Amino acid sequence: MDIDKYLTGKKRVIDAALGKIIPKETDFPQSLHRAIRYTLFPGGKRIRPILAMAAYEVVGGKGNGILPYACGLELIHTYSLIHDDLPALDNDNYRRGKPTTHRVFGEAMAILAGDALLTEAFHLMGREGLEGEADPRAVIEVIGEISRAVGLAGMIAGQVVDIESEGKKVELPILEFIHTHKTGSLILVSVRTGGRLGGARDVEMEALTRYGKAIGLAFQITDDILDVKGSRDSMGRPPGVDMARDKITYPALLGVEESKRRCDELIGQAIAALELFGNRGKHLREIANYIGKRNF
Ligand code: GRG
Repeated sequence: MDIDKYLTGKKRVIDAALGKIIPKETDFPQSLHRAIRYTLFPGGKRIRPILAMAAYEVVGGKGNGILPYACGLELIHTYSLIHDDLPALDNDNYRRGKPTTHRVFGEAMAILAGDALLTEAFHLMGREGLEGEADPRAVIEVIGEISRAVGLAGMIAGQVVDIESEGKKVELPILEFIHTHKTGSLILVSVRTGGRLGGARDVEMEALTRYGKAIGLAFQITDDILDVKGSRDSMGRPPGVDMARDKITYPALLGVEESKRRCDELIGQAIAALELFGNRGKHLREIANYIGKRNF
């Protein structure tokens, strides 16, 4: 199966939906909408919303009911990138192949654009819960789970431990905490959101959870390896910034070869978790392979 064609097709659908959600650049206050659109388009791989859509489909979810939630996940992801790049955090100059939001629009606007994306995501999902077809209980559960995954018990906790570990000698359990929280939790919840709203049975949710956990950690390990071995084209930013900042990464702790081996092992676990879906799991399977093989 041609995974590139699948990913491109989904990205097109997501981009069209995002284009309708975010006000036009000409709408007042133009500066805010310009900053948001600058960061959101043409954007990145859209892997989190694609995962939500693929998980929705694999459990038999029909139509486009998942799309607003998939877009919400991408808005949250984009907010995290804008804030992570700020001078107070990673102070990065490039993201998604161009100067970071604060470099172009200033720090205050970047903070506000990130805040707006995060809150708009929850507005969008809440509104869809009222107007859409999904079971309201499932929607409330999903919104609660996403809030946890990107907040106190998830992404923010991972980010805090990440910045506090810079320049320190850190052991594997702490590194795993950082990766599974900072990066893994949003990926996992994207998969679970698709499953829950698609009507997954308990056994299917368990399989999707095993899959999401494995690819979530594998995703960050490949990102760590790309920081050592990748190119500006493959990352959308110059490689080597984690190393220069003395950030704790898999290659720094275990070496590149062992990091690749662990990544392959996780991709294997993710694919094994899909067994009960049979051939219907082919898109999720190919996405796992794609994550494991990202340009290195
Ligand atoms: C809320 C400040 C704040 C931080 C939370 C997730 C996160 C922590 C920061 C984002 C920056 C970062 C490098 C996170 C690691 C996860 C990762 C590899 C993000 C890049 O995701 P891709 O490759 O990006 O999916 P695209 O551009 O394709 O969407």
